[in-house]
Amino acid sequence: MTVYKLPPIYSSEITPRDLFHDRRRFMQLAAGASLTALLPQNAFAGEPLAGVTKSTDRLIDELTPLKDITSYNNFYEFGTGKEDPAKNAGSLKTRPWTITVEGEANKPKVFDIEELLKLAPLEERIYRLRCVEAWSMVIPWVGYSLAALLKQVEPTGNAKFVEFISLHDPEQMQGQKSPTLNWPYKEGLRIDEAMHPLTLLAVGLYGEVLPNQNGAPIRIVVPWKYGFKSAKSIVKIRLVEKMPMSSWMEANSNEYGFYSNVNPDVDHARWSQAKERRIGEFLKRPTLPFNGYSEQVASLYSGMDLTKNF
Ligand SMILES: Nc1nc2c(c(=O)[nH]1)N[C@H]1C(S)=C(S)[C@@H](COP(=O)(O)O)O[C@H]1N2
Ligand SMILES: [Mo]
Repeated sequence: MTVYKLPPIYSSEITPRDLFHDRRRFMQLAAGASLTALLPQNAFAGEPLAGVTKSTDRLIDELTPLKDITSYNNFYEFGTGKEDPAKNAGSLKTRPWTITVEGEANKPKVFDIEELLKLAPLEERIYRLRCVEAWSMVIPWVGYSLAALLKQVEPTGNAKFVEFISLHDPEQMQGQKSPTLNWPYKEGLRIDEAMHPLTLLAVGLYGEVLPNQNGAPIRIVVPWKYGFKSAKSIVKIRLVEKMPMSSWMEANSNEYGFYSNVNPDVDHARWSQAKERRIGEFLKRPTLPFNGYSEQVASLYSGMDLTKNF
């Protein structure tokens, strides 16, 4: 399946997005400064991001409306229900924030979020997100290739895998008071997957600062893998020699494999992966191999048995 190159138009999305903003602006006007004072931790979410290069890729798919992207989430740190993150993620403080990049690197470094925002030009990337629970969205992310960050620390020849670690702070993340997963949330990629230009370090969506429920202030997005591979609110990246364990593998290694490439031919123990429900649509649509990105990434797995390496 090809990613079609067409002009970047949000035609179908202008209405819901504008309505959302008009309502927010109205509320801010009505409440004056007091609304902002009540929600200091949200001061950054929803602010416009400057200098973003608009995407020239236009999927034939319509963009998912902003209100769906920000109200139907998976973020166990804020509860297991799909509506929980939008309700509970206001307690996450996204400043100050650092990401430590360490391990098999010649120049390990602690990056401040303000530095990360300027590390490479911000680009819009319209990606499909396919959750293993068989729903999907189309999201206009803002960020840059993770490779730009990894190159800064000069990975050594022993860096075969990359581990991503999300914030662990039960005071800010109330879901971490329950052992729903082994906290902190951990995920991993092979080094060539992490260095692939499609793998994104995202800081925004719809041209604005990432909402907390979507993984503020910074998250990974790997569009050809099931959504759980895309760790949110990350604080550490470790370059390692051995394949790391992820929180989902620790929870159930029969159900969640390390690779987790979107594959309509290999079912999850509880959900068929053949079809998916695009949020906002009624009829299910067929799921595409590698979530539609075969042309770009299938070669990473040539010679591998993708049934065994699920
Ligand atoms: N830290 C953390 N990252 C996470 C999750 C999580 O629970 N915690 N859920 C994952 C899952 S299962 C999915 S489908 C996506 C959802 O991203 P979205 O809510 O921005 O659409 O985030 C992924 N990243
Ligand atoms: Mo998911």
